[in-house]
Amino acid sequence: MMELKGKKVLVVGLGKSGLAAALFLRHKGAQVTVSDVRSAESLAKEIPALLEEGIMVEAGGHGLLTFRRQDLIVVSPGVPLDTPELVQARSFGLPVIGELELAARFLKGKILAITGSNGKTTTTALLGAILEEAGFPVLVGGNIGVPVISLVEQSSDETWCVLEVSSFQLESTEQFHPAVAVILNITPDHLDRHGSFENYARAKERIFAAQSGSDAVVLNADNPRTAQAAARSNAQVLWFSIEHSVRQGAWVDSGYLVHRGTHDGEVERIMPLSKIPLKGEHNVENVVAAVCAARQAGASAAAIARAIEKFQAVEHRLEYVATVNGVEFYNDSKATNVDATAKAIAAFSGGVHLILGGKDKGSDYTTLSDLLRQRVRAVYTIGSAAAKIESQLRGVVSLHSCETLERAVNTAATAARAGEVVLLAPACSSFDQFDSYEHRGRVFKDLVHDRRLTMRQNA
Ligand code: UMA
Repeated sequence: MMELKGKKVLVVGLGKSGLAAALFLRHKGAQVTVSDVRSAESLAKEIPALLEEGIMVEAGGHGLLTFRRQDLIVVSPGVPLDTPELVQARSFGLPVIGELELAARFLKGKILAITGSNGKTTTTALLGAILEEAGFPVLVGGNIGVPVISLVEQSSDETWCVLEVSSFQLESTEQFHPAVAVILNITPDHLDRHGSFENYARAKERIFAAQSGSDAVVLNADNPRTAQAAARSNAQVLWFSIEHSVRQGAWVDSGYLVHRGTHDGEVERIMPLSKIPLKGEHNVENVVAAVCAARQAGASAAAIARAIEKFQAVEHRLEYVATVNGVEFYNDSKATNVDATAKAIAAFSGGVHLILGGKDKGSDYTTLSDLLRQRVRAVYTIGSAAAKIESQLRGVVSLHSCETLERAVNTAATAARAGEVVLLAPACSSFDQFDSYEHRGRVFKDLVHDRRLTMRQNA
């Protein structure tokens, strides 16, 4: 633990993480300043509460001087580490850590951390539910939407902290030390922030950087970049696969989820695949990974099976919304990269009307071409990435320029026939037109429900 009393600490970014970190630091007796690029008007909700706590606020930009007069700088996940003010602060020798690292220094209990390009939130929520079913005291947080720093006060030596961790959060970790770490998959994402796929993959691998031989890392045997990570880990390596058996870990065998705890141990059957209540092969991967991690954490096979059977899809992850005129609507607003979109399309056998677009992250949409030809009837583009998507996919699939989500839903719903699917799986982040992917998903669901209501009224 670090001493914070009387220390001058700057928190960069005043979103969920910055707010929670600032309050935590203040309660530990630090002199806290928060700096955000947003204007004072747009922070009108947050500023009074902070001032009341004795926290200073710099709004409308980051001042170089503010960054120099500190003992410690705590950075929100969404703030790039190469922000000039942070680069300068580091060059003066000031310690710069992320919100996750700050939390790691105070969190009690054991950490089960999950990262990956896709499936993190579903697997985190499922692991939280399994460990709870097994009777363990559990806290769930991280990139799933609850800053880890806000869990510190509730944690005790008995707690299992189940944490979704992103590459943004992992990039600046030093002492973050999960007893069980999971890497679900590593496929291209956030290339605009990390600069290259390899930098992004290395940021994800930081999940096991502080682990030792008494810890475990759970890796995807079917994902080449993830499997490579085994060579750099000091922990015990466990595997999961949906394609073949593994020496130690979990896999799928003759329609069953199975697990083997040690190389020469018995293979135990956990449950039949048919009892998994989630759609899509990618969700089978998430469940197999969760089985492996939960067994390692000490949950019984029976508790695991019970929790999986009861588990419902997490909001905005291939979430069924409604059926209107025989057309099914699915909200996968969290599909913010091309690989997630591919997995969402693959969950349907065909007849998909796909809404694509938003803020581009340097992605290559041509990698979707085969799936689009096979399963997608038309693509409806929205947001600032539309022109790039259309130029890359012209000739591959029927394209409709819709600009807004509202127009996309209406156009797709009119074109779709009974038995077909309208899928929001945009392959982009939401920030050009929405506050967050959650906001985008809620707007989509509202549009679908409005449509259902209008249809009913007209019937
Ligand atoms: N800001 C600055 N300077 C900058 C950049 C941003 O001041 O240079 C300010 C913004 O004006 C804003 C604040 O920083 O006021 C936003 O901070 P943030 O982006 O770190 O957002 P939080 O609300 O703290 O949410 C973060 C995660 N966001 C990101 O990583 C972008 C949330 O993940 C996470 O749920 C939350 O912490 C709690 O841990 C969201 C996400 O999109 C879901 N994650 C990415 C993903 O899943 O792909 C990684």
